[in-house]
Amino acid sequence: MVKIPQFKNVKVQEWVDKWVKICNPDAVVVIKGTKQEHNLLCGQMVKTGQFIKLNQKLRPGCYLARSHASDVARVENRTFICSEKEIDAGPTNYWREPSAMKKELLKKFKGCMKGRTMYVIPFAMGPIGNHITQYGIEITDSAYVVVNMNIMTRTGTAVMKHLDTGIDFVPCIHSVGAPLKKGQKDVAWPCAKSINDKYIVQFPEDREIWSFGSGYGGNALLGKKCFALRIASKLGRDNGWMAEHMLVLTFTSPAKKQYHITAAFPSACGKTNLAMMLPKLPGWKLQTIGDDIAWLKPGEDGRLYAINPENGFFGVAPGTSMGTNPNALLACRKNTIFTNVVLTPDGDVWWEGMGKDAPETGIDWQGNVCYCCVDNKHYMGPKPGMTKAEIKKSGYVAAHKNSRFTAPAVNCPVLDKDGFEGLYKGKPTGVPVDAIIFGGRRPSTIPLVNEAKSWTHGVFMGSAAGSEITAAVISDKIGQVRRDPMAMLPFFGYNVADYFQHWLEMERTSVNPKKLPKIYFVNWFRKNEKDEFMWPGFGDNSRVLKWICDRIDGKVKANATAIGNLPKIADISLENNTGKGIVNPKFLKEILKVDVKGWKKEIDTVEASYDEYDMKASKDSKIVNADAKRVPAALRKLLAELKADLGKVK
Ligand code: GTP
Ligand code: SPV
Ligand code: MN
Repeated sequence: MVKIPQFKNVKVQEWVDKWVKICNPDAVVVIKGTKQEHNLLCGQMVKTGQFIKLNQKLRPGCYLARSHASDVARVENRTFICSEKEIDAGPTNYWREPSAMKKELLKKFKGCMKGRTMYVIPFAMGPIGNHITQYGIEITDSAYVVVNMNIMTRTGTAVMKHLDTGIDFVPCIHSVGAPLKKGQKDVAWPCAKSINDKYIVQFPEDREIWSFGSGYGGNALLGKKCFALRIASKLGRDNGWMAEHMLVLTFTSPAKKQYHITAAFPSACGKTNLAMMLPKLPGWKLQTIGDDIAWLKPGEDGRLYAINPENGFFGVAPGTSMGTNPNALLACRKNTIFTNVVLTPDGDVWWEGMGKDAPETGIDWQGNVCYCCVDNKHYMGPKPGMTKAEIKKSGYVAAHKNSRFTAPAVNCPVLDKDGFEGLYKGKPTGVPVDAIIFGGRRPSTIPLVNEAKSWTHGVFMGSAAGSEITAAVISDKIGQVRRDPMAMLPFFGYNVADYFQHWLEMERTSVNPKKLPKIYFVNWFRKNEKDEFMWPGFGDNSRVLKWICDRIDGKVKANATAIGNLPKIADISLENNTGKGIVNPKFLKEILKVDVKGWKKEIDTVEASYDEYDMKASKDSKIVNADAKRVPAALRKLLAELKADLGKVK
């Protein structure tokens, strides 16, 4: 038997003891969270070939990892919500009966860490000591997971000291599912190769997470989606707060007035970009608090206060350039882990849309040589001499579309340091939220920005959100529009319709509903018939944020329409509309109209989604749950009203 570390917290001890027995690792190491330990682990991974050390002059403290081709993104059809009752997981989740799932998984976990080290990572989601913060421990056999968790969460001794006091924690067990026989050489990215051997499992009622077979992102860094969204959404529902797939930012006007805004966009739909955006509007300043997850709690004054429970950014690399998101690129200049991007001959990284000429040759995400495109230096091909057209036609990319950087939040040049630490005016309350934005990637119909008529109408807008599926999930339907309510489709820890009801409850139970944030819906992704974006996006999105602030302050009137309050065109500031990718006033007019025909189709899809939520017990269930109609009547009513209103317009 290996030596098991001793813990002051009895529950921690029992839990670790149990999993050591089950997984049978060669060694057990408790993560202290020091720099030295982090560097040592990175160094070990360089030796085993799991990490490539990048050029330390160009990228100090940076490493590159390449994952197995079967393990490049979240796996939604292997993600399970195991509530006692199927209907409590709800129609958008895959459900398994908890004890049956545990039995099935225990077989997988038996001996799964043979030949490997078991790491015990104490971590905090949120600033240590903050009243909103939650604690967890992840057991993993992946050093890659350890060093990523060190960046993405607050780890180590400071957290363990907290746990020593006997406080609650969410136990998270993870294995890549690839035990090593005696003398067997490890591979660069161990994981269970078959998709059916991967399991991302939440037990919301026991508040436990079990993950097996994948080492990538949200599948394996269990503080993120599994804890901070799936488990936390359930915790929030039970305790009157909210866990959301939202960025948090601070926007300051030229007159130095501060606004705090959160925004929920689906995966790879622009949260990191908006969270760090360099405003094109002169005099406005934007600062980052978080780029992916927000926890919102009502304060005594009735306002909602937000914290970012994370400690770093797990951001999409492709498309990140000095032009689109300079602050993200700058955040990656040191102490960053890159996964599945291109390695350049000088030991730097490259990806499609980096805004930098590709090197003559490089090593692509699969470890093969790739070559600069002959007629466009922003592309690389699998063979020398290829043209952009040939590369595009082949579908080849040198950096995987879901390649990512794991960068410490403190690296972000525009981090709102107080907000990030959960402080507002020196108090650990989180920041008061002025506006909540929903959005999605929609080539048609959905306008640039739309203001909800009320809280309930805002909840309706969020519930009706749709977006194109992106490479953030393994899917053969990338590019197709699907319903993604509140950008939470893959992250609900319970029944989607109950989640809608919880949003409505936030107003009903509020001590001052008037102080709740105003709700908006945006779409940066409208396209014309030539398949070009009609809105430049990125820094120009500051024009929309300013309009939102003007509305909050009652400075401008809006056009009341069937779908919501739309801006008067003259109220979208076109100041400093120069340079690359400017706002085209003709397009602007187009994307601020109500597309009646498009909306009629849209509401049919929304209605179909509501019907589905009302009929099915869980995603793969054959049971029709006609008795379990849970979609709130208030939302059905708004849908019917919208239908009637649109019917009146010809
Ligand atoms: P997750 O980390 O998966 O939750 O995604 P995210 O929402 O943080 O996505 P991110 O900001 O990384 O955006 C991903 C992609 O969207 C990149 O390819 C960006 O270039 C693109 N993108 C972001 N903002 C805009 C925008 O305003 N306009 C356009 N056209 N593209 C954008
Ligand atoms: C997302 O898919 O929304 C992400 C990336 O933020 S992952 O952490 O892999 O889920
Ligand atoms: Mn995300």
